[in-house]
Amino acid sequence: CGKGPNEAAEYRESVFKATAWHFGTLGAMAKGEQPFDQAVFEEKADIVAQLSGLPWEGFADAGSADGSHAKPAIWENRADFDGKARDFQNAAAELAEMAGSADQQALFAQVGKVGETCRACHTEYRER
Ligand code: ASC
Repeated sequence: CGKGPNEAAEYRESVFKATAWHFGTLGAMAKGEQPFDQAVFEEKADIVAQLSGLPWEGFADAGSADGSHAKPAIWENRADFDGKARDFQNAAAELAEMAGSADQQALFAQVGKVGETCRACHTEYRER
């Protein structure tokens, strides 16, 4: 397993990719594109909550912005970026806690809230 020139970017992008894979199922259920299956919902919500803590150490070095999707603004607004990362982790933790609930509408609303925390960070800090 070779190390690329920007292994921190490869690391965090692979975690985000895995997160999007699992969160995608939750989004599809929330949008009615896929039938609701509570066991799957709980499993995916738990995985997303666990993954949500992982990407951040991949943002330690400002030099890792080069050639990646990360905007240099991350390292210029570090406290704001860290706050947005925390918002996502908190929203994902709440979703995982709620996942066994019978209130499907509340679950789907929380999926929307998690998605908003993804978007909040991408809008400011991810190069399109
Ligand atoms: C996803 C995904 C994101 C978020 C975002 C939510 O499934 O890959 O980046 O949801 O689109 O608005």
